[in-house]
Amino acid sequence: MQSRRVPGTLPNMAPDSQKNKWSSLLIIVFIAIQIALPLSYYLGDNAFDERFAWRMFSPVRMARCQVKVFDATSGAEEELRLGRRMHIVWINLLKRARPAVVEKVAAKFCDEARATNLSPDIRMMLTCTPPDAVLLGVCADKRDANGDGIPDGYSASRVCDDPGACFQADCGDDDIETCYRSRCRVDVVPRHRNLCNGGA
Ligand SMILES: [Ca+2]
Repeated sequence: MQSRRVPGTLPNMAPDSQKNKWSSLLIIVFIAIQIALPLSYYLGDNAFDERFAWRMFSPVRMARCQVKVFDATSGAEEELRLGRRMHIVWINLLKRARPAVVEKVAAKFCDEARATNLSPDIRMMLTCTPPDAVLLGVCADKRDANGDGIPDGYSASRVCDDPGACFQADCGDDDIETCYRSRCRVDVVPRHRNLCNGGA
């Protein structure tokens, strides 16, 4: 039998109200995740892992990284040929300095080395341009084709009208090489650390 609403009273809102409550909760959780994930990048200490950052244009993608892996188990460092040991995709991901990839690669080389030695010593050189320095002329191109002591990166810069003044503003009295090493390179993985002792 169909229930009849008494004139002058509101219909029973309980089911709709419950549904709205769950919808609101879902929206709040969704928004919280959307905010928390990018914030983890901005509040974290790894400038290179920007998978969840709010960015349309990424200086991290412009950062140039160099990577080498060494086997130092025998005492002397022997460079491992990455191209022969890993797929190029892994090497390219490694050059983006993502911690998870570095850990995975370190684990791979350590596991392989343990097949012949129970206490392997694997080390990695992973240096990158800090994201906030990729647009500096000295970091963009440190070559000095005309030998005037000013990196070519300043001549090609669209934001610098006076290459000499811009170079001095960025590097002070340092020469090109000194400035490049101090401003344009950062060790993402400590060079001296044995990756098989607790990872990267
Ligand atoms: Ca020059």
